[in-house]
Amino acid sequence: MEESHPTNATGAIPGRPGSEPPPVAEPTEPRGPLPPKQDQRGPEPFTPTGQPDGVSQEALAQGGAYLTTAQGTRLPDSDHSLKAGPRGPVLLRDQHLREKITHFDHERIPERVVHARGAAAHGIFRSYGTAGKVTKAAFLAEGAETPVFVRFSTVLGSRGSADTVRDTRGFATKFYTSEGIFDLVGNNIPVFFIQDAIKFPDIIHAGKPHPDREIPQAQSAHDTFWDFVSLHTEATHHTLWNMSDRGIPRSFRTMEGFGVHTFRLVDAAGATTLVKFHWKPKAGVHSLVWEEAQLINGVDPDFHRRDLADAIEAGAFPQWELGIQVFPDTPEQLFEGIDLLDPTKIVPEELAPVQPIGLLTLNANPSNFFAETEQVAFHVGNLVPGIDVTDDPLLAGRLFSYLDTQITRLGGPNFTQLPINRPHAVVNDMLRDGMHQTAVHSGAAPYKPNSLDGGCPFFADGQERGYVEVPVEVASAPRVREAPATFADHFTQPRLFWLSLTPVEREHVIAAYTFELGKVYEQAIKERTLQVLAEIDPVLCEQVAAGLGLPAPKAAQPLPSVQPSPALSQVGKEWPTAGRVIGIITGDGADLETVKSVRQAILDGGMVPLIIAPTGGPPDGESRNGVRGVLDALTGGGEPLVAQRTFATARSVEFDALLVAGAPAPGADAYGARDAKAGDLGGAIDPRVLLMLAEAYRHGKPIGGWDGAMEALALAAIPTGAPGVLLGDRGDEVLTEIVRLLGRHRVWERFPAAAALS
Ligand code: HDD
Repeated sequence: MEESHPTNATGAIPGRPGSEPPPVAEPTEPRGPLPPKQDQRGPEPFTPTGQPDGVSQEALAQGGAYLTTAQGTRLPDSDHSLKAGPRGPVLLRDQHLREKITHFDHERIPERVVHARGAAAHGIFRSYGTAGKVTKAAFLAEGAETPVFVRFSTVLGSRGSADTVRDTRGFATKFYTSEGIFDLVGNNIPVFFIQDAIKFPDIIHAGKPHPDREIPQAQSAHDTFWDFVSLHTEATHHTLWNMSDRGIPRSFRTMEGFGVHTFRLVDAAGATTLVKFHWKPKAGVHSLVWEEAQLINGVDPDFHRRDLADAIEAGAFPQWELGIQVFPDTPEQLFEGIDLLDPTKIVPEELAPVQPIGLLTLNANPSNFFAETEQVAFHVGNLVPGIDVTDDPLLAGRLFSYLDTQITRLGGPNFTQLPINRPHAVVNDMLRDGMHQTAVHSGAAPYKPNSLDGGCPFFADGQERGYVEVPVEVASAPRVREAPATFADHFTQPRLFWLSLTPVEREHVIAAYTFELGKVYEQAIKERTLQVLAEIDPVLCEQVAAGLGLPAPKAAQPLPSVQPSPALSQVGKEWPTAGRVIGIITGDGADLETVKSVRQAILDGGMVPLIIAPTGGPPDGESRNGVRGVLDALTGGGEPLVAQRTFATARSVEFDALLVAGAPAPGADAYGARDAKAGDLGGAIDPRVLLMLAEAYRHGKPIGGWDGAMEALALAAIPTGAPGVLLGDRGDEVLTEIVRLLGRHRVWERFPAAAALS
């Protein structure tokens, strides 16, 4: 069935597979209204029944030119209730009023009990075929292309919570394979808080807001969370990852993803292999710094959601490679002494390299948030032939939970019929009836065996690509509520992670623990957590204790000796800069030809330039503070340009790097500017620009400038010659150096731990 989508100026459907990606451009550039969708057009092309020609009824969520009731009756008015006279009482018989309000009353469905806040995108997965050696899964065969839908999320916050809180991020992928749905429901952290699903309600109750006042929202910095994780030390590893930069990703686009559990792959001959799944972002693994994350929560609570949608709309399609770590399927299920069934343990990549098996490209935004992002239903039990589960006790509980939760959340058992959840493979189940049944099933015999429907549908064995569970031997053992002895070590891998981080990353971990525990009221919880930290590393414990003003305890047991895994650090690597955002601060007297060419060079590099001017455009009337001049020149000659941000709307946190084109004088709306001369504002530079520069400097962002930029930097107390601060005569040369620095994500040397870095 043909879908209807708005087309861009070239006639291509933005972001749809098969259509040419539009060039990278500022996605929030002012634009006219989008062309109407096929089912929203005016009356001309419509048939007398109100349906557009050539489009089937099923393809349309809405059809015809006229507003109707849900029963299809056309309406003359939807603004006034039916009344006995204009001033009279509203009449109960107003069917349209009752239908409209009743539907509205039921517009919300229960939000997800965890991972309520999320954003998603459509895409395509192209298999390299390299996994063909270990699995018969058709979508992992060479060259196979599979449509996907990926939803990213935070765990703790409710649906309207802010994006950049410190939390684990969900990374759930639905593969619409030719053999049915495969869901890889992972996180951006490779380990989990608990080893057994029976503890899931405990960790979630502890992390969610306090039950009496329902605060704090979407935070782990509170007593119940730290109470639980300090008593339940198997959570130590995951908590340490949360306190690291991984807990505050820069973007969904710059997160790794992990399947966490060990899965079992099966090849065509029935041979099995154990694997762990990894998503590796092409854009690199980058994080925010804590102050930045906190500011964003106020300045732009939709920061991650917006970033994902803007990137896709601009044609900078986010990409990840899917990879597997491969282990022999031995009866012990151990690799180098690491228990592969323990979801609180990683296998360092240095011991088992991640082997790439395919490429994921997200290339289309959802058309409707509710229908797609909200109603998508993932399940770790959605498997295809060639992929099976292991006996990881956390995974076992998940296999129960996901189906169960959708029945409440989506109002019954027929949620697989929702368009976003519908398999692309042919479905012929014998599931019937139930709430919201939308299929009109035929046949008289929804049971097997039958003769009335000629025995249909038939069974498929392994040869016919039926799903056959691996006949794994089940050990004969007493029935117990116990964990294996190999699950008992809770501190070796946290120490491994800690020692794998660079000094600046460790500094961030220390600051995060100090912040979070500083928000805890109960002294006993802080002290207990310090004891946990002592078991990881004395420096970590002592530094956090110093920040809290408490004595640092000694480790109760000898510190394990570990081999660090450099792959776990985010610092010290070079990454592509495509899709990164560079702000260009302009002002009165800026050389606008340079601004134009620098902007173009940023676009040519696949990055997003945002011009920041004293006020918005387009110019009309009298110029104030030279704004008119800026915009006139920007719009003059060639492609029209406008300022996408003003000194009032811009904040440093939106940019990965800043360029200063001249000395930006105070805008007309700077604090008190209408009543005061520039000098009264503390200088000739707009105070909001000074704030932006000071923040960008503190957050380790590259800063460049030319012309009068030196004055702005000096007033922002940024030392000349500081690392990552570049002043030059030529904008293009400054940009080249800024982009080089951006490849390292931040100017790490600016952080206090820098001395230890070298
Ligand atoms: Fe879960 C949602 C990831 C353990 C029970 N989980 C959910 C989502 C992600 C994960 C990404 C959001 C899916 C979406 O976007 O719709 N969960 C994980 C990972 C886990 C994990 C990586 C450990 C390795 N989860 C886990 C356990 C249980 C659950 C142990 C219960 C025993 N998870 C759920 C749930 C959710 C869910 C209650 C809420 C909404 C949903 O399923 O659809 O069933």
